Formats: sequence, C-alpha cells, structure tokens
Amino acid sequence: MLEHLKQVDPEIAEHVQLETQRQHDKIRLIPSENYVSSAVLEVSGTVLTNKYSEGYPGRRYYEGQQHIDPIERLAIERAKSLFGAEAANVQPYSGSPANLAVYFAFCRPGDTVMGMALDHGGHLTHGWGVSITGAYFNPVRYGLHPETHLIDYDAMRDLARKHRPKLLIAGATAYPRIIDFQIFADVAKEIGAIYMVDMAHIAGLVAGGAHPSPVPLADIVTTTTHKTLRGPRGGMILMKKEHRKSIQKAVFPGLQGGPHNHTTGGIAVALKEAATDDFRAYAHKVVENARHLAEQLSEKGFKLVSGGTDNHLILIDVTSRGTTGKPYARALDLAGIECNYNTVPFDPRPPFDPSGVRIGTPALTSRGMGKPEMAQLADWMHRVIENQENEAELGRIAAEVKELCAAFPAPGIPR
Ligand code: DSN
Repeated sequence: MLEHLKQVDPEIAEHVQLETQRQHDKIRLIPSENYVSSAVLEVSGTVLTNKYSEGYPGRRYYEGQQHIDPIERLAIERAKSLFGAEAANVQPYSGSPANLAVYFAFCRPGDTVMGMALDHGGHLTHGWGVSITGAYFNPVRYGLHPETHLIDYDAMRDLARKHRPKLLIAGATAYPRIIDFQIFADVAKEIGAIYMVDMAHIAGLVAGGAHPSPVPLADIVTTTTHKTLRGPRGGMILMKKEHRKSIQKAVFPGLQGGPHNHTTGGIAVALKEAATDDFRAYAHKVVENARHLAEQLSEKGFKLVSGGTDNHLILIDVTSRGTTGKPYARALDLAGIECNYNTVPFDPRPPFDPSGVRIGTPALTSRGMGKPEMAQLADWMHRVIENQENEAELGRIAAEVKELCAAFPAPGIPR
C-alpha cells in the first residue's frame, strides 16, 4: 500500500498510515463522518483528477470528455432515481458551495433569507452572521422551543409571515429529531418563498427509507455526499425541473470552475451502493443504534437534548455531570472515542467550550456494530466522565476500545 507515496514523500505517507490506523482503532462518533467503501476510495484516487471539464455533459469548454461525460451522467441519473428527484446537479464541491449556489440562483445581496440558528442546530450557511450568507443577505433565524427543544414551528411560521423571506431553509447539523418538512412547505407556499432543504446530515437515512424525504416537497434539496450517504467529500443539488436552469447557471459558471471528476466518480459509485438492500438495512441500523445508545446513555444519567433521538445523532448536555463539552470530548478522545464538542440549545457557555458534545452512529454502524456494542459504548462514556482527569483509566479504556474495533473491520481499511 502507498508504495509510490512512501518513496516520493515518506512524511505524508507516514501521516496517511497513522490516520488509517487511527480511524481503525477508534470509535468514531462524529455524526457527519463515515467510512467510504474501497470502491469509492479507488475511484477517488484515479486519473479522473487530471481532467478539466467546465460545463455540463454534452456542453463542455474542454475537449476529451469521452469518459467524463458518461461518469457525470451516471451520477446524475443515479441521484435522480435514488431520491426520486426531477433534476440533479452533482458538481458542488461540498455542502457550503451547494448552499451558496442556491442563494446565488434566487437571491441578491440584501434579500431576506430564513434558516435555523446555528446555536439551535442549523448550519453556518443558513444565514449565520460570520458566514457570507449572514453578511451579504438579511438573515432571519428561527429556533427551538425553550422547553421541548424541538423546532418551534409556530414561531417559525410567525417569523416567516412577518419577514417574508425570499428563501426559506429547513435542515440542521445538530438536531436529533425528525424535521416536519411539510410544515415548512406550507409556510413557503403561503409566503411565496423558495423552499430549500439542506439534508446533508440525513441524506443516507432518506436514501435508505429511514427518514421521511424532503425531495417531493421542496423546490431545492442540497446535500453533502460524505455523511450518512457514505460517498466522497462532495455536494449535490436536487431540484424541481423548473429550477434546473437557474441552479445549473449558479453552480457553473456562477460559483465554481471545473467539477472534481474523481469526486463525481466517487459520488456515482456511492449512489449505486446506496440503492442496494444492504444500504437500506444500514440506514435503518444507524437509527436503531442511535436509539439504543440514547437509551443506554439516559440510563447512565446523561442528559440528552430533547430527551433522545429519531435519527443518527445525539446531543448531550454534560454540564449536569460536572463538566463541559471541550474537556469531556478531549477525555473521550484519549479513551479512543472521537466526538465533537457542541453548543446545546440556549447554551449560556461560549462555542469554544460549550455545554455539550455531539455524537452519532453512522461510522460505527458501517463497521457492523449493533445493540451490544451500544451498551458497551455507553458504559465507556460513563467511565470517561467519571474519570476525566485519570489518564491511566482513559488509557485502559482506549485499549479496550481498540480491542473491540479489531473485531469490526472498517470499510476501506485493510485488516
Ligand atoms: N461540518 C459539518 C458537520 O460536522 O455537521 C456540517 O457542515
């Protein structure tokens, strides 16, 4: 493995090998991460990376597209068929560019846009102040109900009626519950807004039938391709036919140059994999594992935002256990369990050391872990919080985690 890289650049080769080992030996709980298959890895590292192909299949600004066009067409057709979409663009470099393309297609600077607040679980590109989407547009933000920590749909509707945004965005990066896409659709229709859903976190669950689909309801659905969908790092836009022309123009030449063809190839392969019965089973298992893990964590005294989960993700407020997000996430990492610290709704603490951690089950489910492993994991998470300063105990847990991981091969990582 890596024979040429080792010769040309042993330093980078060593880091790649160490990262491979790290991904093998740890339980990876960051809910936006996963393991791609060997087939996706293979295509991502091919000569497709050498080719420029600005434009779209059949209408390029460079010659030599005999093999690139069919690859992009396959990716588009597979995306349409998997999600039941009328049209698809597979060129966005990732989720943020996909979202920006939608702004560029439908809004002009200063226009009012409306999305979920970042500190309630939304995304930077849903109109948060430090993002270009908050700086160049006029963002209005909805959020969660202070008691239930579920989306406050009534307040969202009131805000939409008052501010009449041009673009209404549903979707989240840290929301553990099913989003009612129909309510947003009704509001968008009432106020005449373009309705966009960012389904980046749940795309794989939607593909596998483990989460309701926003595709029939929304004008536009954006997604990354690398989270629950288990493809390479990339983005996609699904849309109604009537919006195809505007989105195509917004992605290229509006926002991007040439598509990354090695990624398009990886997306095509991942979409083929996501159309299988195995993937459907995987998507359901992700949700089932998250539910089991949430139950076990609750029993051990952890406080979960909204009380549990309906999807792949769990948000834990750790302040009632006498700690905060950052030191707990760090201790977990030393114990071989990787997650990210995260604000919780109405968090009084700063984002660099917030009250919570965010965890999820997409990656561990790709390794075949199930109910017994969720109980074991909750037990380790409990031991870590009780022994946060005890490096020897954290080291012992890391060794136990590594032993468990050895029994669950990770896709794309040779045994
Ligand atoms: N950074 C991604 C996540 O971790 O949820 C969202 O873009």
